[in-house]
Amino acid sequence: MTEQTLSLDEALALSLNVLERNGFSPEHAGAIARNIWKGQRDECHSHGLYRLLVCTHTLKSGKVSPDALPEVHDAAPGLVRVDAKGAYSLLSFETGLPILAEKARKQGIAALAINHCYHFSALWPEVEAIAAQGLVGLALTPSHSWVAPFGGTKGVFGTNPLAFAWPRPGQNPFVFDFATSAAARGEIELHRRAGKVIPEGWAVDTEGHPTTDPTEAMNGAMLTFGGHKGSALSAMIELMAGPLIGDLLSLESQAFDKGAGATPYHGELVIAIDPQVFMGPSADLHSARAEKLFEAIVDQGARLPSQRRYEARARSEASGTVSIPKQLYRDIIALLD
Ligand code: NDP
Ligand code: PYC
Repeated sequence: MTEQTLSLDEALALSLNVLERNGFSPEHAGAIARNIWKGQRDECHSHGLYRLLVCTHTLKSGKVSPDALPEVHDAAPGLVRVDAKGAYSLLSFETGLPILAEKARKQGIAALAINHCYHFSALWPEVEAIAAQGLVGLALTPSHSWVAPFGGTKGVFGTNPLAFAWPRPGQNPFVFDFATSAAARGEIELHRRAGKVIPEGWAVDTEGHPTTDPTEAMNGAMLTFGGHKGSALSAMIELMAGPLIGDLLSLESQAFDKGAGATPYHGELVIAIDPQVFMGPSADLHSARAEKLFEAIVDQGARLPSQRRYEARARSEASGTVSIPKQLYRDIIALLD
């Protein structure tokens, strides 16, 4: 048996235990553990329990603050800034979310800028939390400059995820969340750990030649998804979640890392929109029109993004368990020594 099964409760407790034992404050350990636990529950393996290795490595390399408390600045009627003060982003997001939601309801649209944060996490839990409040959510963030622009062979962009959520009455929100690289870096790392090659089209080696070797890919440059289109989207994310909010580009995050191999350090931009304000008195009619779009997709046998994730969630909740590779489990347990 190559997999280790844990109950959902054990997975959360193990995550909290590892994070606190390694020095994270209870507040940060809680915010990080909840996020990676959700990732594992929804079978998003690149951002599940595996990330315990990354968070503890980053702490041991002296990079991330284990306990800095987020500082909130009410920057404008439509903008709340949360300064993470060199800690992971997740506690800042949890702190800023109620203020973001209140501003979005008042103004129709509002933004949350998280600054000076280390950022390792999937974005869908954040846009899902926005949709749970009846709001449309959008989140974007850079990372390290691992990804070549279309037509180039050297890293400039981060893997730069973009996530979107649309609330749906009585059902899970419509959510997508993807790296603008052909695959998340975590996926390449998981292939390396499993001794597997990566698909063609994900990366080039240090000479700029296509490679299917995960180690060569990580030493070389990753590629954007959708060629020039992913490249342009990635540049937009750099600009919007970098200079626009007064924070670092992926190139600057990489330079700041100084070879430590730690989690990227930069900012995150989150936008919330209140459909009731935008749609006005005909909100029910317009929401029903949105449902017709989803029907037109699924009626022809296509699936909505996040359907796999919601099905995985239902499976994990029904069995009360998650499974991870045994070697990963051993590596996580070793963090308790
Ligand atoms: P995937 O390619 O696995 O999935 C991207 C999205 O497409 C998901 O919403 C997925 O839904 C959906 N999707 C996949 N297949 C289909 C299909 N056949 N039809 C319709 N929709 C589909 O994600 P990535 O590997 O690009 O990213 C993984 C995670 O990594 C993300 O959560 C992202 O936030 C995170 N990340 C974080 C970074 C950071 O700096 N913090 C950097 C880069 C990535 P489903 O899940 O249901 O399959
Ligand atoms: O998987 O690309 C990735 C990633 C970068 C930062 C966090 N996750």
